Amino acid sequence: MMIKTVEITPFKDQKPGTSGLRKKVPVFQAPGYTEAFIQSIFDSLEGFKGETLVVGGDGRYYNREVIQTALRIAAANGFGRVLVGKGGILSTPAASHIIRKYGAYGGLILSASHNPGGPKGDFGIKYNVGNGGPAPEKITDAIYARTQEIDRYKIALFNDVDLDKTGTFDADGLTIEVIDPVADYADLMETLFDFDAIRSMIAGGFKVTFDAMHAVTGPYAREILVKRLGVAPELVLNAEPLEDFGGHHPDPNLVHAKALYDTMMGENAPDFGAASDGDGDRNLIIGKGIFINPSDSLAMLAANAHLAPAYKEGLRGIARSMPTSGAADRVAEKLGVELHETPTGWKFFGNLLDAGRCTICGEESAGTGSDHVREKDGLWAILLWLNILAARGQSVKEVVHDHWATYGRTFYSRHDYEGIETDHARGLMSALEDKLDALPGTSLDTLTVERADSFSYRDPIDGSVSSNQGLRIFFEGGARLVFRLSGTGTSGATLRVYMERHEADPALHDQDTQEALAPVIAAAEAVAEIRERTGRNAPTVIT
Ligand code: VG1
Ligand code: CO
Repeated sequence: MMIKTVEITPFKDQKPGTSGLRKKVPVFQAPGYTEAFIQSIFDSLEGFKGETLVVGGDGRYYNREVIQTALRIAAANGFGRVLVGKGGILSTPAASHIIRKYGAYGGLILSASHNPGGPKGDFGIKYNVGNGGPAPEKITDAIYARTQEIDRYKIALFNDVDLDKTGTFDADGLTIEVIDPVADYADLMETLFDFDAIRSMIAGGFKVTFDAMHAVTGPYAREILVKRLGVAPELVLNAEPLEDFGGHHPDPNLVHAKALYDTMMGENAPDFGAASDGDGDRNLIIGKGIFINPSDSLAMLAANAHLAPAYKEGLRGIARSMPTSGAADRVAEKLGVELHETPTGWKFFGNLLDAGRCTICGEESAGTGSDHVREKDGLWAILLWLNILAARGQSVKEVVHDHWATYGRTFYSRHDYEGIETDHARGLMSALEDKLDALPGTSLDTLTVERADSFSYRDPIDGSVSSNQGLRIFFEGGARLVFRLSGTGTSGATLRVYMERHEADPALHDQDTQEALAPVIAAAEAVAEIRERTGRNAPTVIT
């Protein structure tokens, strides 16, 4: 094999965030930038000579180029085999499954998830370990440390590999298998759920619509929803993956998936509407006439999971990220299983899943998943919902109202202030952090503070500690307010404010969420001076 060693100077800004390294495309295009990061990943790992690496991405602009580069660097560093999705495509959950199924050493997932794509859009690289999950902090810290001192990368000199034909190729000693990105994943889904029951529900007239947002899930939805379950092809929208996602943000929220929301709230709405994000790990669920908050969705999936074949023995535990609402905690309590509260980001669920301490995990940001892979999984959540609806023979609305009647309703909202100045965002957070100790006993607007802290997590499996994971304020009566800065953006800063309040009285369950949370929203403004410090009158996105 012809290998070239190229000398470089470190790029100082290669610090992985919540989910890998994300930067604008032109940043990744700077000579040596991508190479330096991939080499830093490999330099931080041991014992992979001759082993298998999985490579795939969400199909965004620059995906194909980076895959060719990754293949050459993997070859030069001694990997024996690379599995790569045809067309360079692998959804994040499918990549996780492929790593596990084929016993790979790890995988590179090329994605910036819900961030926009295109020549001026975002790109991202994430490393996943052998359990199929995102590298834990110990590894991402080591990768970052390596990026700070790296002085060379090694690259094999072979021609571009044809990514559009499945098959096995020899690239100068490295075995490259271009695989069908959908088949293994679709087969896995079929083992988890009662496809017969879902198929007959759909054949009986139950209408399902899915918006792939021109992102990676299009081919997966066509195979699973249309071909295997009988969903009408015209109800699978934007199913052609595009490098720039058609100019949209592939973010399944109420701003970017507004068309789906409007359809589901309109007359003659389908019975069930869903969307996924750029890399296929998130889900948005909207029933006919009812939006389901992702925190509620997690709780409802956990409460009903036993209706699907894979979970019929029940759950071992539930894990949720800290900002996710406490709705799932009530389900865990009723089921008598463990509830784990982790920092934001899927990497914190891996140890718990591996140790069998939880079966279902979720985040308020529309990520839900289980121990079937080690990533959140958009289509999985959609299929579990469909399985539950088929088994219960009820509408989404009925299932939701039934859940609230049993557990009470946790009103929940997240307010995002996107693209604010980094200094202003940091200033707001540090001023707030300074105040925390003095808050208990004081009033913020109409609410009284019970306690306040900066969230810190100790992993119960390996004992590692992650600090500064968000500022929390708990109020008398049970309401909660959380502040944190996003770790996935590429320009400026995004402030996320998370509000929740539990309401036991069914007579009060039909209120509008923002109205039900008005006291908590007012407290947020009072304590953090959001308007004054960010210069914004209102959030960019309200979920
Ligand atoms: C966001 C979400 C977080 C999620 C992360 C990656 O992070 O809040 O829950 O795990 O995105 O999801 P942040 O740091 O911006 O709040 V994805 O679908 O981008 O891989
Ligand atoms: Co994603």
